[in-house]
Amino acid sequence: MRVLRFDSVSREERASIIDRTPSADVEEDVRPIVEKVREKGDEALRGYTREFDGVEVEEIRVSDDRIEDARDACDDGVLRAVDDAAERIRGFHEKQVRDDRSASENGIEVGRRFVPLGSAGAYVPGGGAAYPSTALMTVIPARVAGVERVVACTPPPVPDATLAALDVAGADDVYRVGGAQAITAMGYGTETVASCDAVVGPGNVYVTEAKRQVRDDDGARIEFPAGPSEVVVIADSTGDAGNIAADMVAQTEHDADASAVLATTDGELARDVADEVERRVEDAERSETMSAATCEILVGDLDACIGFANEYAPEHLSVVTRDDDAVLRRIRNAGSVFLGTNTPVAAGDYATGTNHVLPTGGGARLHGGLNVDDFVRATTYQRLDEEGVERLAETVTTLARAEGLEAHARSVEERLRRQEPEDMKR
Ligand code: HSO
Ligand code: ZN
Repeated sequence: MRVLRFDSVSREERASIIDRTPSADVEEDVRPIVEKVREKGDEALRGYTREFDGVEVEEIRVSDDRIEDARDACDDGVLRAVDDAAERIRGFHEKQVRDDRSASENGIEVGRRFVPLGSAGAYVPGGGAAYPSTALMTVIPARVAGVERVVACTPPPVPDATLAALDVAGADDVYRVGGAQAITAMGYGTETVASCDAVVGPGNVYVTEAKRQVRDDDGARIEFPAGPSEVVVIADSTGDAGNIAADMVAQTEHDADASAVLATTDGELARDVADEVERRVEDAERSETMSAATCEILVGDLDACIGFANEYAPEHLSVVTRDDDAVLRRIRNAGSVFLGTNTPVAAGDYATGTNHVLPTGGGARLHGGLNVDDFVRATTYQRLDEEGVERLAETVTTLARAEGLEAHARSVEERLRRQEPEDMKR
């Protein structure tokens, strides 16, 4: 692993560390999948599942009996952990629910009502790991928001723990289909899969690209691209090399396209972390994935570290410094921040209650993590009484005429005229 210095790294090198565009031309790979699923529905889903997952599926929908069996087959400890995590996630997201608001003054009443989407589809990845945690992170916020129908797609063979978690989270239907084909199915619907107003959830570069294509075509709302995982760590000499390496290695366990970058003020810590990461990757069960992932270390002063993190806009940012709060105040672009040496990124992945579906690839410049607002729309309303319409008349008619829209102006004057006492008309 390289240990570079901020003040001697070339512009190209810095840009290449920050750039997380996938190397493969996924757009061209995904387009035919989206088209075929739209055209052929379930038949295409079965074909792609055979091709990509090596699984022959008869029933795309997972039966209620299978879900019950999965719960029974789960270890008690796993069920308890799912329940505990679910409770924290529900608690944190319930605090996000917004109250309808209204204000009334001088005969002008205005308000904002929050209306849940009618349906939402959650994507729960597979890819050599089971993601019951993602089942909770996607379905619970939709349920808390009040979405009427919440479904989930996940590639087969579907692990028992994922089904148990989907059940705890309250999914109405679960479909055994993954990848770009699953996103398309939820975006547009097939014979079996109901089309959804929103499609959310993390995935590999293909899933992420499919979400983009479905959104761009107005198939469904998506939260944001949530692709291969990333972590940036900002650390000064108070950082613990073992803890930092552990978080970096954990992130690269997800995906060969994952990234972990340490930005530190301390050259000695940089070398210790490099050694620790190498040692841990060698011994790790998912060593091959980890070795393929990006891992970099940059050394400079605290301003350089913070500047880098803001430019990178990481999905996860770990801050281990003398004054974490002071650093936090200077962070503008990060999906979720983990403060202090005792806060592993994995705690947020599973159980603090914050959402682990976070923007990747620089998306943190524009978005925060998945939350209840992703499943609601705000509808505004207004009502004027006689006083109100009189108050607004001058402003509205003037602006309307300035825009050359005479009928707009008259629609207001119409009401004024009707309010005039009988003897003043004519
Ligand atoms: N780090 C992943 C979430 C996750 N980790 C699920 C473990 N399970 C993306 O934020
Ligand atoms: Zn993780």
